[in-house]
Amino acid sequence: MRTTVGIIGGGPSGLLLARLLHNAGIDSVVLESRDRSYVEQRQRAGILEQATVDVLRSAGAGARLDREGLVHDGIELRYDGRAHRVDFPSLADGRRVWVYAQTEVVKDLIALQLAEGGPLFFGAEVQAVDGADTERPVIRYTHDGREQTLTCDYVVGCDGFHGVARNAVPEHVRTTYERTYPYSWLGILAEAPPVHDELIYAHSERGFALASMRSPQVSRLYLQVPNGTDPADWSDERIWDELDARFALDADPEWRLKRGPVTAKSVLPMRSSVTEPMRYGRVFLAGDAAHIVPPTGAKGLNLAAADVIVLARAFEHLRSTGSTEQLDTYSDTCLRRVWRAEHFSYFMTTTLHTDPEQSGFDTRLQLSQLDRIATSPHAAAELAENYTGLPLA
Ligand code: RFL
Ligand code: PHB
Repeated sequence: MRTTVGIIGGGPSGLLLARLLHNAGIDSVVLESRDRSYVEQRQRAGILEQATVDVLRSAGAGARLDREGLVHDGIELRYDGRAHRVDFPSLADGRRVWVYAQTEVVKDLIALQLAEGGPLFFGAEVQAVDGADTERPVIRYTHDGREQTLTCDYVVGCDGFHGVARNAVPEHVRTTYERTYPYSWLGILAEAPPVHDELIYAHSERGFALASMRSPQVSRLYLQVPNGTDPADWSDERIWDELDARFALDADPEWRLKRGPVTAKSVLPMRSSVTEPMRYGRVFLAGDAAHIVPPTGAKGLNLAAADVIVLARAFEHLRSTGSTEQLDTYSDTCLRRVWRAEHFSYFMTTTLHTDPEQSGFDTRLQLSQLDRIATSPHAAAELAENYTGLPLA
């Protein structure tokens, strides 16, 4: 088999790239190792930036998002027993964010791809990419128990943090910058109405907590827990009690979350990682295959979308002008945005979580920073601009 653009991975970045290329009349093949229902059910991101929503709409994937997505104009920061709202549109040039789960984005893109797009194979596990620095790179994969090859003009690795495409960049060319954190998140889904109409990010001496949502009936909640925590050690009641303790408000001692049946529970480690460059020869890396952020800034999915927007434009430019100029600057263009999002995610994470080794001094610095955001429009605007997404390059 052969194609113009071979895409490894059918997560949000691979599926969105395939859709953008299809709309531009460029053919592609998507190879995804998992089955369709696994990819559609994987619980992950919840927040879409304005630019991500705009591209989904213009790509023809915005209909259900416009019906079911929840528009949010701000977030609440809770610290030291107090609540402070950060208003996005007034601080960030009218931009806002949408609550629309990654599971739903993926379902919408898969349905479109199968109905109108090029081939999308599930259960197709890629082993390696050969000849990254040649004119015809070849993807080797297994499908239906048989070893197969896909010959491409270009290959894009959209295969996430544990993917294989990164290995196509030789070790002497590749540098990975990494940071781990001394805590994880325990995440739950609950059949309980969200307690508030916007997300609440809480700093507390007991650790970070986040109240998010999936719909007016379903809450998504997170608690900072030690690395290596077994979710089985956290009964539903213990989770709700701990959440209530971390969100406690001095001015409203009766404030409680609305409780309901917990339908999913899992522990997620946190990591920051960037691999440079995001391109070698005719192989490009996009999304989590090239970079990971801790989820506190809600940036991962949006960065993945930003990468493939830049890449799809570069392929269109090549097709209409014959120039590889935009493909040649892809890595530098994306890395500028990636490092900004890395910094913001690191900032949100380290400002809101309690490091098990942190001193009283460190806690005072965090509270002082949160107070600065609450009292200075400049500090609040810095948060709002980054959270809602900096304009695309
Ligand atoms: P994905 O989603 O990991 O998809 C990669 C796909 O590649 C497939 N694959 C292979 N296929 C073929 N052959 C191989 N050898 C393969 N190896 C892997 C995999 O099966 C998979 O389908 O990467 P992609 O597309 O780059 O998308 C990135 C996003 O998934 C990720 O950044 C976000 O989920 C991060 N994230 C969040 N991002 C946000 O923007 N806003 C949020 O609110 C947000 N919350 C989150 C998050 C991530 C979380 N977790 C679990 C890490 C909350 C959480 C809890
Ligand atoms: C989510 O709803 O899953 C979510 C929201 C905001 C974050 C991370 C995750 O920062």
